Amino acid sequence: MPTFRTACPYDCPDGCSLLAEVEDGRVQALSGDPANPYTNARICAKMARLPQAIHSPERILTPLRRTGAKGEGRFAPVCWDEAVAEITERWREIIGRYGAEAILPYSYAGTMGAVQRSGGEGFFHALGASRLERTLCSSGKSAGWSAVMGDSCDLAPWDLVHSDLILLWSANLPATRMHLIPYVRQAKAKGARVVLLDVYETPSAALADERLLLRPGSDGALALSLLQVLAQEGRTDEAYLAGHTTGWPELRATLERWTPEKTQPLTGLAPETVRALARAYGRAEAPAIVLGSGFSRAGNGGEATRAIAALPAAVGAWSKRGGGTYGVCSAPSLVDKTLVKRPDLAPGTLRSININLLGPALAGEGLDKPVMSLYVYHANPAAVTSDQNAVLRGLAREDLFTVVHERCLTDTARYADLILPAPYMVETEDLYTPYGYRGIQYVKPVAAPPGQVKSNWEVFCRLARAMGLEEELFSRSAGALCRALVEGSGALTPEEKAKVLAGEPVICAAPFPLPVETKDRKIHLADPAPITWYPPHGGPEPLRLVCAPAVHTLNSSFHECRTLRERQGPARLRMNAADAARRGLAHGDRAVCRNELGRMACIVALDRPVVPGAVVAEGVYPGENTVNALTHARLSDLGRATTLNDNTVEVSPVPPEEQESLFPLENTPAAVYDKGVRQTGDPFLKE
Ligand SMILES: Nc1nc2c(c(=O)[nH]1)N[C@H]1C(S)=C(S)[C@@H](COP(=O)(O)OP(=O)(O)OC[C@H]3O[C@@H](n4cnc5c(=O)[nH]c(N)nc54)[C@H](O)[C@@H]3O)O[C@H]1N2
Ligand SMILES: Nc1nc2c(c(=O)[nH]1)N[C@H]1C(S)=C(S)[C@@H](COP(=O)(O)OP(=O)(O)OC[C@H]3O[C@@H](n4cnc5c(=O)[nH]c(N)nc54)[C@H](O)[C@@H]3O)O[C@H]1N2
Ligand SMILES: [Mo]
Repeated sequence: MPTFRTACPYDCPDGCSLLAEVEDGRVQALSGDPANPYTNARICAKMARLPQAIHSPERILTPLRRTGAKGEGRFAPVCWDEAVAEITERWREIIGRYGAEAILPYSYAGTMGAVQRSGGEGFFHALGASRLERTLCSSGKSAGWSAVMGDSCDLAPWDLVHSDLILLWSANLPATRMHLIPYVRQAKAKGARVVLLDVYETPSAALADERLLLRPGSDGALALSLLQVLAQEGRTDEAYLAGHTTGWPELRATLERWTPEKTQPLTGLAPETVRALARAYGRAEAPAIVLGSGFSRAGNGGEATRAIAALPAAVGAWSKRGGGTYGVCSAPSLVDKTLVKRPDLAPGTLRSININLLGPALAGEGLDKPVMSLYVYHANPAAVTSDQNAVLRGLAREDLFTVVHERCLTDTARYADLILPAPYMVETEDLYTPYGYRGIQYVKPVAAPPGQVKSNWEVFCRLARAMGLEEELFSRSAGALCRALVEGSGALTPEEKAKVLAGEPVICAAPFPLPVETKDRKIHLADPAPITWYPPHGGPEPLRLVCAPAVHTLNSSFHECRTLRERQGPARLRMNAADAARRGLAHGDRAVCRNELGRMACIVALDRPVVPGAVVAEGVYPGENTVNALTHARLSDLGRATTLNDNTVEVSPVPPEEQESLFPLENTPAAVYDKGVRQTGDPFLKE
């Protein structure tokens, strides 16, 4: 069967290079491309099943106009001309009455390609629409990192083989970084010790020699305690600190506040455990921290990242091969996306709306002018945004004109006035630069889009013409933009550019030692003030809710694939066994998790240890009363980012009067669960 190169478009650090087998214009199978030495021909269970989703009978193939009530999900096909005419007519009316800022784009991470992901920004800038502040994922971590490290990059994943102590800190490798596992195993084979630092024993625990479960939101306090012990026991690298950092004397002077005894009530970790970890870190030749983002999605997430970023500096880890951090900023920008984002096209200063505040924004809270039209592309705000009930109330507004560019009837698409049919990556042209390592791949379509499907960029070019935007950008094809991005790159050599343009995956090595990219070339430990810890937002309920990635789905994506949906099983709430027993809950029980914002239907899971006082919801499920009904639209300290891991809840058995509304029969987490029980006789499908 003819085989073509392609690449994974999803929001994942590993950025797989893929091979697509195509017959009669249909993608029959996807496998890993051995030409990428990092992803090395291995792909995840999700991508292996993508062809099922591509050919799903549930796919949207034509533009659709709403015929039922918002949220009901009834639509009738229309042609593109009609859809575009309706959009331009409604937008012109809204612009005439309220100004173009009454139009709000909402996009995030459905595709990570440079053109299909970012090109819409150029369009909405030219239109004069409100800006969207895109901080739904790890901006708190990025802001904390920049405060200490500026624009510095961290390790390449393959550098971990040189490490002799690896802390898997808030990172679940089998779910989100499976290609790192062989490197961790190689390091272990050479004698490295691996320690897990999480709020529960994730599947990563299988890689770890030691598992430390700490309370959510306390990571910064733990890092400060580690620094305190390192300093007190003379295990810091004073020569490195003097030569490469500023602010160490000031920070050091505050550390007595953070002895392991003083942070024990925050972290829940015994002082001796923290001391032993600090000693191991101080003694290691090249200690590495694999840093995920979960811990940073809290009111104190930026500051916590500052504290963790200080650790490698304190022991001089950056000057040893394999020492430092991996997972914060492992890919410098290889191409300059301002070419497609085009902030210069905006007419003057446009108001900016934070993505996490979609619910309040649709209610008009804190805005001078209302949002009258929402254009959603490659995102599913009804499922992924905090304060789901506020988002759903906003989407239900009769006077809000909503357009959703989608591939299937997501919870968001159900509320659209118009749905436009969107592609899978095998049908588009794009340029991918994974964020987990220095790599780049230019990808051409390997199959024709079915029905009347159009890519994000094609739709924006068409809307630009219809709205009378004459900028030359909108007459360029996606391919021309990809090539211009590559040719204009200041980071690639001419040979690398030629390889990229020929469609080969190009992987670049990281320099050693990594340069410190701050203005003064120093790591900043007390700028503007010494690193500290303060409590997260918290809340009135007794249990802290944490959201974690699911293995078989990716945020709300892949639920359109039946096999993966069933493999993932029901919406589980992982609990500490004693916390569950106290509430009369057993493994496999239906339960309701609630707080001041809403409620969530879930199945209690006790098969993995969870730190006392925390509950963990893996994955993002379709429907109402899902996990984001419980997450506040509050922002982090640095980076104005999501704080979806910083909420409190109570869990209880389901009262009889709520059974039906929480566990209706069709298309619910419970229905998937019940199917699972019937098929396997086990409360949970196998992982
Ligand atoms: N299979 C799969 N892969 C994915 C995704 C997915 O949903 N599924 N999502 C993709 C996306 S968008 C992203 S951003 C990345 C995310 O990849 P990561 O950054 O690795 O994952 P996180 O969502 O940050 O969650 C990592 C861990 O943080 C833990 N955690 C949460 N709060 C705390 C805390 O306060 N302290 C500590 N120590 N740990 C905490 C969680 O229990 C979880 O195990 O993965 C991507 N890849
Ligand atoms: N409770 C909870 N909430 C979360 C998270 C969590 O772990 N738990 N994770 C958070 C994180 S880290 C992130 S990054 C966000 C992710 O939030 P989103 O960016 O909304 O990501 P997805 O849920 O994957 O939804 C992406 C949608 O884009 C569509 N799509 C894919 N490709 C294209 C395309 O080319 N064109 C168009 N028009 N559509 C396309 C897909 O069909 C899918 O419905 O969610 C955040 N919210
Ligand atoms: Mo993310």
